[in-house]
Amino acid sequence: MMRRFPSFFAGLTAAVFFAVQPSSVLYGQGASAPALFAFDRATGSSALPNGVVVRDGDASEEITALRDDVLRVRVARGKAMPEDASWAVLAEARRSSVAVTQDVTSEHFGFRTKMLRVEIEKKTLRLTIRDIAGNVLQQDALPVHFDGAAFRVSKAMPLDEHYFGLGDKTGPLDRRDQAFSLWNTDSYRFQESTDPIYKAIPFFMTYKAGVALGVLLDNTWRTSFDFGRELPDVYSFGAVDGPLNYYVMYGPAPKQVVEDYAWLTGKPPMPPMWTLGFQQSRYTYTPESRVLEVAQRFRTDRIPADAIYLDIGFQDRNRPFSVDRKLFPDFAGMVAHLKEENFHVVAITDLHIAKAQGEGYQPYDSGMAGDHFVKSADGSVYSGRVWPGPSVFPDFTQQQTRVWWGTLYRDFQHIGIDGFWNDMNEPSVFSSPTKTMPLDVVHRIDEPGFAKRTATHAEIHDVYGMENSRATFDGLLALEPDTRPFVLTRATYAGGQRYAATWTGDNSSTWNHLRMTTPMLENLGLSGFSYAGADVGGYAGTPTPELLTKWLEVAAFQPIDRDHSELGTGDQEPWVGGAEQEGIRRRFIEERYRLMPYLYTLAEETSRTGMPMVRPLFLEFPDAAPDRHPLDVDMASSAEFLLGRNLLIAPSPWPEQLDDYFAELPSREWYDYWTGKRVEASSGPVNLAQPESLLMKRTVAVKLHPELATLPVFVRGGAILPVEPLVQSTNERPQGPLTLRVYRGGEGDDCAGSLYLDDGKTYAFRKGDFLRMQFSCSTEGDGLWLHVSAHEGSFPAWWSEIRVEAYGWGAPQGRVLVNGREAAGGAATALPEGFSVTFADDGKGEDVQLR
Ligand code: NBV
Repeated sequence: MMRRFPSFFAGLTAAVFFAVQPSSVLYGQGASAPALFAFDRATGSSALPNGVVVRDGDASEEITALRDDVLRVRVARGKAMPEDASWAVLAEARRSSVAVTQDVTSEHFGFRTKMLRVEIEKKTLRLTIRDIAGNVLQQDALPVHFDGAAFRVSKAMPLDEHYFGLGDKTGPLDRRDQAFSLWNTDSYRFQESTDPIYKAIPFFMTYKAGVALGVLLDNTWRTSFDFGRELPDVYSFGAVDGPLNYYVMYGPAPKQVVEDYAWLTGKPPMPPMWTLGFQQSRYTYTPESRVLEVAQRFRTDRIPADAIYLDIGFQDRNRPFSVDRKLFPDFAGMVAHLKEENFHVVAITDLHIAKAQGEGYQPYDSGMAGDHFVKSADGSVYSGRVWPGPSVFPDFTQQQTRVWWGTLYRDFQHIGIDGFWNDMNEPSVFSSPTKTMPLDVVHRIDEPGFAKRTATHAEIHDVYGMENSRATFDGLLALEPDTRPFVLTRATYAGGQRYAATWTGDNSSTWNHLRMTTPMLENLGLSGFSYAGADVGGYAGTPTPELLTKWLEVAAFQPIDRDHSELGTGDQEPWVGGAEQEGIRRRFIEERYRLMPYLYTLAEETSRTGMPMVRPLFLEFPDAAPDRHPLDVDMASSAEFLLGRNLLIAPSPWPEQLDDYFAELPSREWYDYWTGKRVEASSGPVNLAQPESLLMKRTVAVKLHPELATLPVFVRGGAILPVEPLVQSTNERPQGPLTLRVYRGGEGDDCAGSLYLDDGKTYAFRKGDFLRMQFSCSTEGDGLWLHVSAHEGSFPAWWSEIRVEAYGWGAPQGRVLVNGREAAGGAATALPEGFSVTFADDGKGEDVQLR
């Protein structure tokens, strides 16, 4: 039975209340319950040591504090809370709890932690979360309501609040005024308006005037998120079935929310270093000789590269874990040869197993013998048509099935294939009008932490891809416990970052797709997935030489740099289109390799804190605008992104246009990455299309002229960037000094940097076999003091000398002192925009004084 809206909701239309469509029978369990129910009348409450429970008849809402800054909210219609199990949230996090102080008044139930105040209004059951000073951080706009098994949670949407996350959903970085469905979908040639697409990451961050809050709706059924699309002053989220269970993470700094989310759902593991190198792929390199020829061309043309991919064409009749021996007569020999050339091979291993009864196809035979495939409602093994024809699908919700899946990698791993690609795992099924399995396909959950039970595909669909990548990751680890696996997955769910890197699926070779890539990667990064990339050059269609060049430039500064294209399209390797284009592309790929110490240090930061490598500006500079709105939502900065804290990449927001454009930078010292020259803000009319940038006295506008051969990149003043001599692959040992580029900051800016290094392959770093260094600098008078820390950890440095390049200090006048003694070379050498000096680094630390 439905109830009237309480008075505080009266101003809002009832439309949202009825927005959830009645559930279909397949969405099941709750469908027999009375259709509509609003949780809005208090009939009781109890205090918990770590929170509170309020009741409305049989229904209850439980709010608990996992930490002083992380809350969990659960609402159940029936007497008991649903099973407390999760594919996403770590058991340790779910079990955490802090003591709270009850806070009950005549108006509200509630409690306080050291950082938050939680109030549930007695009259209406409206939930309000405040900071300790009383500022509202989040407030229900409508009662939590149910329609059969479906539910919806509605929150007030302030005018100046912005929304980020939800993985790689297309469209602008800010989710405001958009609505999304989360249902993993094979979306070949997706466009800006396509939704849903490949992944379901039900996490978003709200951001208002510098204050950030995270929300994770941990529900694996089809979910939906509406940020003011339906009602201008309400954002809402809900699911067609399953638990109403969400977590609220308080910043206030956006970086804190990222760390909270990593605490809840886990961090990406340390990747093998080669995965940060350049990767070449295509659908599909055959025969064997072509694979070798492509790899060889990188070496002959001296374009650094680390990986080459084998797409489905290397397999026998598209059967996963098989090899087409006609096309690849010496498969193992080819892999070995590529290894000698410092190429890592990544092979695709789709999850659909050919239904090849009695043909000696081991994945099918052993899977059937172990009862590892999902079943139709009638109990027979479900079969659907994909690449190999009729196929069956492993039930990755069973631990023993994941273990079995892992064993299928033995032979490939044995011959030296280093990475594996899990495609089509939404799962994509060609023979079905829904493009996936029927919703009533049966999974048999058999999993530590879960009750052993069956579940329909409607419940499992959105975690299927993640569990596929988990099976691969864990399987590889079981086969070779001391080698870091590399798994690339297309579909995933919250927490999937623990197992795999990802890419944005089948994009297109258009300028607009290049433009769309950056917000997709930024939002993926905020949603836990630091290791992500888009198919460089575009998947569908053949890029013009200019588009490929520009895309290779931008991608050189993004975490996964993989050139990939579709069957039947023109060649897309970096040399395609002539020597001039190749020359530009080589320069950018080379630059990526020079930056490897910086990239790898960032990767280590990700694995420690969850902080993404590619970052929107607001993550590092939440205070950049006077009203503390995120700079990224301004037109002028909409194409910009940060690589770590120190590099700001500023491609044109309209990459196909020839017109000049303005980059908007947070107000502080910036340097041109390529020349080391200090950036002067442009004078004169700024961006007429964006009058607000004129008002932003706290940002710097730089006028830029787009050119094919260049990409504007800026370095934060106060940064110390580690750079290495050029190599052709990460396997090569760099020859020469480690370079530290030191950029003078403004008054009050810190000046610091760090370096992390290890063998790039194994887990020896866990036993102390790594190398960590910290750098800091200060300005004394006009001179520079640089402090280089001692090497921490047992991993040996490849350098014996450090070369400092200093920018922003003018020409050095006098001597260079290292640890108080005159440096071997004596004086510094002038550079066009700075100066350099080289000294020995014995690992014990150096104090360098330049005057
Ligand atoms: O395996 C072939 C392709 C692959 O190249 C692509 O990257 C995936 O997203 N795969 C999709 C299946 C073909 C879909 C048309």
